Amino acid sequence: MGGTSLTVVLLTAGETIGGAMRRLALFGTHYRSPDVGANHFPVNHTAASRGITASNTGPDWRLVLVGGRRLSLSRTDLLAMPLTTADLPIACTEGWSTTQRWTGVPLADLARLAGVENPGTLQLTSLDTDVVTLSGSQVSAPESMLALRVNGADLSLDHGFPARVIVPSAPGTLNTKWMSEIVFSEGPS
Ligand SMILES: Nc1nc2c(c(=O)[nH]1)N[C@H]1C(S)=C(S)[C@@H](COP(=O)(O)O)O[C@H]1N2
Ligand SMILES: [Mo]
Repeated sequence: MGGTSLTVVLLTAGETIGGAMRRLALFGTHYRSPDVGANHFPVNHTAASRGITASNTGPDWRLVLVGGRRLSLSRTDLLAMPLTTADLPIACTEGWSTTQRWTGVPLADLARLAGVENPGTLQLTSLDTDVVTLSGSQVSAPESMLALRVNGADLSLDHGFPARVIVPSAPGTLNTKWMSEIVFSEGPS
């Protein structure tokens, strides 16, 4: 009995030390990096700080697409679409950057689904009511996506679960977490 509980204590201590080492290593490479989140990379604006809860991101969550038509998609619907994977950075204007492997639905595919063939600017609305505008070329870039997974795991709540936008070569603020609605408009022909 005594031996068993000692093993448990040692395992717990080992995990704590491992976590601290990981955090130290990350602070070494990412200057002024905020605390490391559940997917093992920095979080800027936690879910809690933005009023995001497990209940407004649960099974009833839907992404609304507005374009030539209007439709509403569950996370399961999105995961059933053809997915793309790309290594893309989050570059926060506060002075840190981190590159991760994102998997999700290309924004161009969502535009087409919403009935917009040649996308112009797009408006993103998130559950914390941040509204962000992307240009037509950012929408059409093949690596631009609505990310559902990162490094092979579901997005954590702090990193934008159920779905977030990831676009190449853009400031971190555009990589909108906790997506709620995307409004596509037709670009100049
Ligand atoms: N909805 C929403 N999206 C957001 C934010 C936010 O506060 N709300 N913060 C942005 C900022 S400033 C950055 S740098 C990145 C950070 O993403 P991460 O927390 O997954 O690293 O998310 C961006 N997306
Ligand atoms: Mo940021």
